[in-house]
Amino acid sequence: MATGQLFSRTTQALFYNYKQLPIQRMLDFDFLCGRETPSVAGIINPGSEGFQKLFFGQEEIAIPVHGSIEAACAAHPTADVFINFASFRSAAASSMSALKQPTIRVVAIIAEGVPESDTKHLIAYARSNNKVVIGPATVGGIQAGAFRIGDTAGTIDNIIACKLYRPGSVGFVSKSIKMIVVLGELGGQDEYSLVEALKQGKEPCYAGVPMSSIVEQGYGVGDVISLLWFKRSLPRYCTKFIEICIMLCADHGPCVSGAHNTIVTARAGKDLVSSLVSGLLTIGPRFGGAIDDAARYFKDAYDRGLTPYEFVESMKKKGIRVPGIGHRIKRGDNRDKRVELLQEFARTNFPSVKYMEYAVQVETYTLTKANNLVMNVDGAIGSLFLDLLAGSGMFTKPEIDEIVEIGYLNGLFVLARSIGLIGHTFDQKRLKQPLYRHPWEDVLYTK
Ligand code: Q5B
Repeated sequence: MATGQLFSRTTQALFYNYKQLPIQRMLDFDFLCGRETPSVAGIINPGSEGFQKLFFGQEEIAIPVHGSIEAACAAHPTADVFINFASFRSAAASSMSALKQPTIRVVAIIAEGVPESDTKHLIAYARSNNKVVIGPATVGGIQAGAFRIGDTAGTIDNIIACKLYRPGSVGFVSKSIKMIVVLGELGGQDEYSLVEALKQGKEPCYAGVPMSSIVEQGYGVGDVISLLWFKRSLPRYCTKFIEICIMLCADHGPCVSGAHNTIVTARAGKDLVSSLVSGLLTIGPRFGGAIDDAARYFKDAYDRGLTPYEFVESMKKKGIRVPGIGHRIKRGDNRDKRVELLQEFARTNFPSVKYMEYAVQVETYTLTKANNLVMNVDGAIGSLFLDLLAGSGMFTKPEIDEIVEIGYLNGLFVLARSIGLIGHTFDQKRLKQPLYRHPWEDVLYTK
């Protein structure tokens, strides 16, 4: 099993082969944990379609049944775990089909007796596609207080006795906050290699995840940011969102404040670091550094139940420009494509976009005042990060408040734009550009 956190309170699975008991046990666990959504989004029962009635607490629910893996993945694009209860004869083929679905991230294979060569093939395919296989011959896995695979951890009585319905401090064959517990097969070598690793000081880790896991399990830069900044493994849609923010903010041409400073510095013959920091130093409340304030003000206004009108007018009275609103070039009839792309991704992948929708309502109101008062990239990232923090189930309320108060989010723009500024420095050096002198007619001389 991966050493990073694989599941959260919003994780949903597709269950292959209709097995009423383990599915009902998953739903019972969900209810005990206080999950809002059932962890089984759909059942795949090859050849048959319809619904299966099960219980979510005391409420009877109908879980869709699909005739094929493809149909189930298309119907439930946010269900990224595939729990395979196929027999050993068909487990390998169905697991491979699941791994080939872009929406599936983790495949758990319960069957015993799957041929070793098939298993190796599945693991190799999963590794090269940044996916995770648990099993074959696994009892599953459990994320305390969040998600349970099938029958893992036994009866509900046992789960209550072990307090597995709420997050704890001990990990099970995985990293945790206070200790590492490893359960191995009798007679295995794992204990000895652990003792050896401890003697040698242990491999460098990012928030407890060893470097080798980061490479072997195909972590991306979004995962690394989630480990180093937020000290936890966020779900893939969150780390993908972080990566999209970085890609979209990497550059916005040579005319923006940061790039201009970098270009002038590079043309003055200065080195890479000087050119980079001279550009970075322009990032602030007007340029790129409005993300934290956008998150702070949108959160405060939404949480206090202010209407967009009340919010914007109260800001006006205080003489504060609404952070995340307004652009030098973009207009109501010429929107920022980056904002649209971020919104589209979030609408498809986030469980909730309530803060973003609020920011959109604010924009609708500001656009009635002036055509340049569009939501800008800072406003999009600020409001959507609030949705990520609130909707992922990975942060407590005090943690969200602390992140917003400290101000983590401008870091995304700083990190992203460094990529572009370094590129602008290299461009100037490669093109052997001479010392910059500003055209004198552009300057107003007054006596
Ligand atoms: N007015 C961004 O201003 C800009 C208002 C507003 C209420 C507002 C301005 C602003 C908040 C900070 C913010 C991030 C300075 C911007 C970025 C990255 C970038 C950059 C790129 C990239 C633009 C004209 C009239 C005045 C103002 C009023 C303006 N903004 N009222 N709330 N937010 N925004 N920054 O065009 O009555 O005439 O006095 O501070 O979110 O930095 O691509 O370039 O990737 O590199 O210079 O995208 O909006 O407008 O200053 O002439 O104001 O509009 O009070 O009203 P402008 P101004 P009045 S994204």
